[in-house]
Amino acid sequence: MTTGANDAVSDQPFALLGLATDLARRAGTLALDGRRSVRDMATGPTKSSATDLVTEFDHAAERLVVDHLRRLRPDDAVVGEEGTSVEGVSGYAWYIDPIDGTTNFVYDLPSWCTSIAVTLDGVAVAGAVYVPVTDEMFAAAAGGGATLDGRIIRCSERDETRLALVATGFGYDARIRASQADRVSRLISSIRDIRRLGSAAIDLCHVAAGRVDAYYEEHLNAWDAAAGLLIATEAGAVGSDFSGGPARHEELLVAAPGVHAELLELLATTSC
Ligand code: LIP
Repeated sequence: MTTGANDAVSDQPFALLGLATDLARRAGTLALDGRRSVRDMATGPTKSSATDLVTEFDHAAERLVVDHLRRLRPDDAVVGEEGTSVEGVSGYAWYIDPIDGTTNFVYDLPSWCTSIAVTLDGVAVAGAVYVPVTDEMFAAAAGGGATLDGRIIRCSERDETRLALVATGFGYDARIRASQADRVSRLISSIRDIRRLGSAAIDLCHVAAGRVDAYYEEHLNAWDAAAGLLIATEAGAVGSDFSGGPARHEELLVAAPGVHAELLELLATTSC
């Protein structure tokens, strides 16, 4: 779907999903063109720590999405990783991560994406994650299932944790990273293996597509996880925090149903 410059976009979940996928593709394509135009980005500005990189393309991609949303959905709230914070009156809120996996983007590694989600009164309605390097569009509308490039996807049917491939990620604070690595060292002998690919949104979509059996991480922001969590749960995965409560971006475990409960126990016994 290509949204016209002045097309109004209805509240229907699939209309909102069409807008999210259209804007994710536009923003991701802008970032990819930028990535290909610059040879070395690794010495650019940083945010929360010396390893928390940000580029001009993070800002440009976010600006593109925000400009379209302000025109097409003027009553909605908008929150973006690079500083956008617009109040709304409709109950709908958009969460934008213009480049999730920024370190990979800077180092020209393929695992980065544009992630856009929309919620109504705090509940996810639609989400899109576009991976420009592989030209893959993951998408879901609440109750409508999850797709990859328009084809239905389902999470894995893994039911033995010792054979589970588990993705995770680490924070930008070195002290937090040390304790997170300590947990991995205690977890890894009870599962098949770990994958640290560098983008929460893509990790969640890999759960949705059965490319990994589970993903867990702490200290994410809403924009990292909002779209990918909806896509993964619409693909049949189970989401929770590390205590079995409702999934939340600060503490997130999303897994194939057959391994979620045992991974929950393993996370509890390997707590940092
Ligand atoms: C990234 C997350 C990833 C996490 C990284 C970083 P960013 O987000 O998607 O899961 O492990 O430390 O937070 O900063 O690339 O948007």
